[in-house]
Amino acid sequence: MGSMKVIKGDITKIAVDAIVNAANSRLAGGGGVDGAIHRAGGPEIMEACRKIGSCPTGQAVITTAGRLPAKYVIHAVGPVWHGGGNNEEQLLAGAYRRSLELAVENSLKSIAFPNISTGVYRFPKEKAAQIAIATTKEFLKGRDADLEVTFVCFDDENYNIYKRLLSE
Ligand code: AR6
Repeated sequence: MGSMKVIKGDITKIAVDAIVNAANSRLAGGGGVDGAIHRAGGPEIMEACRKIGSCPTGQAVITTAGRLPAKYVIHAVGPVWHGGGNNEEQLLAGAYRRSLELAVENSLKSIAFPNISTGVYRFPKEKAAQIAIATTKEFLKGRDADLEVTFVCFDDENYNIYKRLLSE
């Protein structure tokens, strides 16, 4: 059950049950999509992150979405790309899988992902998209959870990759 689709846009504007943040393991905020989410959602999100403290790479935690249109933010920590020999692929899959698990554990019906690790963390985009889609497909397969998954691409390159991979 469940579904996957891709759109192009700004994830802070999307009214789903949970949007996923591409966070760092200190949950300290930063640039990119992380900065955009904290800016648009307001200080409540950082307050919740401070209470949680940290999150290992390949894992995720859930907080309020503050004043964003989404109900929750799931902060997922993807790996920094160091060439591929440091378990990067497994860690990226873990960040997606744990986010999906948190959605189901919290009885959520819709979740939107940015392209985790493909910005300042330099994970190759095509490989990252393959992992995101394969991990999500595997997760949704055979589950009762009727989860609607949206991949939100900010740049044309990622958007075109996802469009191609999802139509295959
Ligand atoms: N909506 C959707 N996607 C976005 C948005 C947005 N508003 N803004 C950027 N992106 P990045 P990372 C895309 O660098 O590589 C932060 O400082 C962007 O085009 O945000 O996982 C954190 O604090 C790219 O495709 O995240 C961490 O320290 C994707 O989001 C570190 O960066 C991810 O790029 C995480 O690096």
